[in-house]
Amino acid sequence: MQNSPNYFNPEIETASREYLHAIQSARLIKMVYNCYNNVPFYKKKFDEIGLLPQDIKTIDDITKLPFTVKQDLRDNYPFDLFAVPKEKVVRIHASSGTTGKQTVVGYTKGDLENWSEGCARAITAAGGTHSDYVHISYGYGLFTGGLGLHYGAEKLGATVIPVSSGNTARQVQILQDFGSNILCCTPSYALYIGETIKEMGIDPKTLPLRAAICGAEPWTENMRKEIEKSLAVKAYDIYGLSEIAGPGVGYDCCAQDGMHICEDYYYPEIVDADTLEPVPDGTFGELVFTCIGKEALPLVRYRTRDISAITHEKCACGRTLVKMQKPRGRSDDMLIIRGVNVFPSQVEHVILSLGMEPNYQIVVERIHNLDVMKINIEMSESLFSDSMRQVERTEKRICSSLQETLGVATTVHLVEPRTLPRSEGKAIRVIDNRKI
Ligand code: DLL
Repeated sequence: MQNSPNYFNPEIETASREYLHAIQSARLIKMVYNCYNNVPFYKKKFDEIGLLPQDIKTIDDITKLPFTVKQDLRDNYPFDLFAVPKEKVVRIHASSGTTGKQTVVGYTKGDLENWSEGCARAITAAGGTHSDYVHISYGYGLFTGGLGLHYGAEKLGATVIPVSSGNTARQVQILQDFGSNILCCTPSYALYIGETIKEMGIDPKTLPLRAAICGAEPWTENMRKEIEKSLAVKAYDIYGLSEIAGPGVGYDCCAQDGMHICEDYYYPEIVDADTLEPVPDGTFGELVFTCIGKEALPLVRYRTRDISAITHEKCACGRTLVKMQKPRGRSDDMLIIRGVNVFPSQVEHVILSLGMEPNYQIVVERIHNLDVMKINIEMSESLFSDSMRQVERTEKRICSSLQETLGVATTVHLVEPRTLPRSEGKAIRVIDNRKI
């Protein structure tokens, strides 16, 4: 791989099912021992169902293992699910939690190598080589997007331009002046960059940009067409979640009809979201991953809550790695606003902690290709009878507290008492007007 212009790994990416089965079985067995011996949470879970590590003999035994859910990470916040001593953990990332607590993930050096390899495979599958300039507009920091693709591009030997998100006119200037070939950002931001290019009077065809690698939020085939047109590129999907690694768990190839999963590191299953029973190939259900190649945080049968389908046929691109369909939605209430995960319960927590009534509605729109979140909150009778200035001050206070907790911009409108719709069943907390 060292002298290769890209990171295509035929030994794995075009391997026979038998070869993959052998690798996956060996890795699962090792992982199960690691969990049993080093993570008290898993030892307890296995003991509860009378499962011993030696009961797992091949990857086909995976269904004997218990599921892990996001709440388990919260209950073991921040580091109690780590299977290695602190000195072996070389990186921490995190994603938003429901009540302010983040979901914390950790990586050993080996984990970072494998994660970077997934991202290098993704950039390669999008046509990237070591000669390319890779412009990264995913956020850097605890979010896995920026640093994940950064190390993937470096592993490939490409030149990384670590721009991070924001300041779109400057992004366009850099795309132009540095001659970026591959843009990595959320699909909504790719569209926004496309609009800005147009506004700046630049013909996208004059830019050396060839590909956009977009993920971290749901997007449609129509958005793909728009991105391809407005940036004059091919747009590739990339999937991932911090609990499993970050970006690069799955990635589009030239066929652009489903994402190959790095199943040598992250073993996928699709289960019925209600019965949790496996469903046949091609059937949509909840995507579940087992981290068979991870040392620091080896999650067993992690329920992603993403609804997708997987298929095992060989792809037109030659890869045999299993393919997942674009996630169609979630089996929980998590919203993704500009790539940031937001739970309605986080909003409620902030509102209540500021002494407001629990009557609120979250409205999400897509304006000029960017997600905009507005939160309508009913005032109490006493606040309603206060001066306009007092109401505005309260709005500002709630707004900055929400922005601090959620990590994403929002507007807040205090509305008159008893004006938000009431429901006889579940309260309708979210109105998502985005066409996704
Ligand atoms: O979003 C990791 C990532 C960064 C992926 C950059 C791709 C590119 P989290 O913040 O933990 O990690 O959010 C994970 O985002 O469970 C999905 O619901 C959603 N998601 C990620 N990629 C896609 C995609 C990153 N391509 C959650 N299509 C996941 C649809 C996606 N949804």
